[in-house]
Amino acid sequence: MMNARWIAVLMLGAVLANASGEPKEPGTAGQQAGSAGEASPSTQPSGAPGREPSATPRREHTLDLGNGVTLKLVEIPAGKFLMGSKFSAEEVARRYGGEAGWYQNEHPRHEVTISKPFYMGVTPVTVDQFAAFVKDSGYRTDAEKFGWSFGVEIKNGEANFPRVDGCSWRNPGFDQKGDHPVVHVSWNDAGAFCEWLSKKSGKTVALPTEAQWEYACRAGTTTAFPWGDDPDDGKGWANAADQSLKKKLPKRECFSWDDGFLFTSPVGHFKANAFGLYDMIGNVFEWCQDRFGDYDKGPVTDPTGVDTGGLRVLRGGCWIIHPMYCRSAGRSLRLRRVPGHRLIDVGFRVVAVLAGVD
Ligand SMILES: [Ca+2]
Repeated sequence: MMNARWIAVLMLGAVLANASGEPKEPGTAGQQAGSAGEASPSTQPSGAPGREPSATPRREHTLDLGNGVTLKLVEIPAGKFLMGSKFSAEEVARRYGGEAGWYQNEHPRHEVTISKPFYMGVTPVTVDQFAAFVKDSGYRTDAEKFGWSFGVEIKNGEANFPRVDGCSWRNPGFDQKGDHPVVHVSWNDAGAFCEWLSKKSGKTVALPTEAQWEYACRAGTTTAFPWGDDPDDGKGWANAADQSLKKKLPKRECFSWDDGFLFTSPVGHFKANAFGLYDMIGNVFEWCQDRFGDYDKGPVTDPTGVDTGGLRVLRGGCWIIHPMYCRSAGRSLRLRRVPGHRLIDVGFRVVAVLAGVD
């Protein structure tokens, strides 16, 4: 899928640091713009806390996308958790870099109750899964409708974010196989996928709320990352900005380890969390249902975000992003975009309500 035009430059992801290490927004990206399978217990361990999984089998469910393509979901139990960063904004900046002002939106840390179990895709939606949707529906993504998407040029150790004509999930600018997460999909595109799959499966398929996403990502953990508070301990957990990227962008803040992938990686390649979810951190940013807004100041049940505002939430870090954005609580200024936004490292995963699957 490599486009020859792109070979001369290394196309990289959404949000990069400039030479000073200060965050730089990638332009004004996007501003203008079946049948159910059988529910079955997993043989993998489950249960919180993430570092100490129990032996209780998890319930799984597989949706049929047609032509032999499936999407596996796992049941996420109901429960309570503390949403937001356990560290103050100042402490996040001290530990992981950046400025305290970038992290204010991760506070106040507040109790969230997830009142009902739900099912969540065990991985981000893949190229093959998205292709099944497009083949069946004829859908055209925002990138295809507008004729372009944002990539990144790396030259002389610096990164730029050009609009690239013809760039889309079909032509992402680097090699992807069918089991890689789909990219260059907008919030609108992700919603269209969910609507299609809801009709096809007879289930209610949607993007996760931001609370569902963080609850699922934490899987019982309270640490900054799913693996703990130390970014150096994350080897084997995620595809993020690693030492291979550091060779291309020497001024960039990267994890100390090499994860083996410069661009996206096959989903499920890295370690699963205690809920059996892969790639919650790294690989691609994931759209959430919510509009971006301030957190509730007190306990809340099944929050769905604020009612107004034009930006939707992105979560989870990606293959190119700084360690500071790969935290479970991460929701800085970069992790919110207009619904038409599409980029080289933005994808999504789904949740589903499976009434009757008991
Ligand atoms: Ca990587």
